[in-house]
Amino acid sequence: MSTAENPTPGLRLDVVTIFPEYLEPLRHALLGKAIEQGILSVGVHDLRAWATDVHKSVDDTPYGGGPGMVMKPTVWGPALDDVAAGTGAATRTAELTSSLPHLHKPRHDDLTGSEGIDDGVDKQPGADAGKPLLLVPTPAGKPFTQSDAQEWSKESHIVFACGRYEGIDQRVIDDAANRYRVREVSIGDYVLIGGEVAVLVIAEAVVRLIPGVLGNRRSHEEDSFSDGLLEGPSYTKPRVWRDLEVPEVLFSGNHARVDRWRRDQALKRTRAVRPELLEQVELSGRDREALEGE
Ligand code: 6GU
Repeated sequence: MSTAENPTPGLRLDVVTIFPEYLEPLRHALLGKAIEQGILSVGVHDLRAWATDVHKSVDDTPYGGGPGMVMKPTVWGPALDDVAAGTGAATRTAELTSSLPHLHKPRHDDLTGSEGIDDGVDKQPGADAGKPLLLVPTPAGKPFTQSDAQEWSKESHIVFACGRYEGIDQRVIDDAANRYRVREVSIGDYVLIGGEVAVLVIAEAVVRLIPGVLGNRRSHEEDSFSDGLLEGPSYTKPRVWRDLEVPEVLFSGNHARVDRWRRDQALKRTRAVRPELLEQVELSGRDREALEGE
């Protein structure tokens, strides 16, 4: 798996934020284990390290007027340049030791331009191939899905740019396309104060799909969404609890019957909770029977 482009197997995650302590959970529990295994390395960078004035200001009033503040391109630009080059000082330097800097010298003929709305399709895949992936969490982004998580679990370097306030000067996003493949992403139809929590969400969804991270899981093929359906109910011992019995089929020892029952449960739950998902699923005759049976 090692190549010249990707000297360390696994994933390098960098996060640029004005609240580095908010990203502490990245180093704990689930993701901390991946770091110990050498599958993941994390660098958290305080944006204020790139502020140039005595007050370390990172935002300014919006052109055209209106409420709130906009994050400054003169701070974000150099920050993203340094982090792309692997020269950004991390807030916790200890975690940097396991990573190799991602050296990519931008070439004048690398320019892809990023005017207009990013449709997530690389315009020049050849020129972009070696660039790290820049994820910019914003409620104005494209919805993040399980299929994004699957794709991004194969990346070698992902950088998150966390905006606060009313967002980041759009030219930062446009210019970053010189050094990155850029995606603006949303984690749902609601508004958070900043992108930090979205980074935790996306990082967890991505890292758990890297081979070797999820210890004893056979595969991710049974995850909710992987087959387009929500997962049905699960049970464990005892067989009877507070007069409630585990469905009899689960003791039948008949794997085909158990699989069929689980599929039926998934179909029924999906129809009840997320009916719009069912429209994207190819249903067999037996699937239709199960849904009609109620
Ligand atoms: Cl990714 N960021 C922010 N700030 N708010 C959000 C979001 C992201 N996704 C939904 N709301």
